Amino acid sequence: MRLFFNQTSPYARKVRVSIHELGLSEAIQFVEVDPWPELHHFTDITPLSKVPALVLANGTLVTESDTIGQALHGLTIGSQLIPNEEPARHLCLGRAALYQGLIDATFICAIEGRRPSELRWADWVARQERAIARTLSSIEARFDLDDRRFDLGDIGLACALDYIDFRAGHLSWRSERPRLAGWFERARVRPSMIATRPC
Ligand SMILES: N[C@@H](CCC(=O)N[C@@H](CS)C(=O)NCC(=O)O)C(=O)O
Repeated sequence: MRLFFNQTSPYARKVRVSIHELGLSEAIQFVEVDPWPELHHFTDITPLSKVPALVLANGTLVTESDTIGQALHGLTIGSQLIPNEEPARHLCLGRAALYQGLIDATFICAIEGRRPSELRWADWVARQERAIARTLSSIEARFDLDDRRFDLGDIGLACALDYIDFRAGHLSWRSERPRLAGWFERARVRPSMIATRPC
């Protein structure tokens, strides 16, 4: 199997952390690519020119970080990445989807920041930042943060929080969310998180 990834992509990081947690690192060839120039050697692999992209041993292309996570779970005997039973399974996938939204909102802000200043849309960035703040507060107030578990949802949350720190550190989210901050302090030092830090 080959995983096409980029060091700073939070989406690719979720997959890299999952691979580490599943003990699959030796079974996968990691190929670092820059998706932005739409080079043929990458668009021939995935026409979307986005990372992450996983190519299975039989040549099948799998795109979208959480779909790749589900594929890896299905390929790994004894995987704890996604519960197999309901309702735990859809609760895990639901958390993963919400945390993907956190990454999406932060990614939008980062992309806006790369535009020439006269083309930046401040209201759009402010809307994303409000969504991030509301979502983090909702996790703080209501979500089950269980240190005994590090499943697809938890991986998404840890990667989302690290990405917020990396690209939107000015949001200073910890002070009003001590429970989430405590959970993240423990999650961010897991070997899988340390091994995949953006450099
Ligand atoms: N929803 C996708 C998002 C993937 C994505 O947007 N990746 C970015 C890098 S962080 C990318 O490759 N962008 C290139 C482009 O949009 O052309 C996922 O979860 O995998």
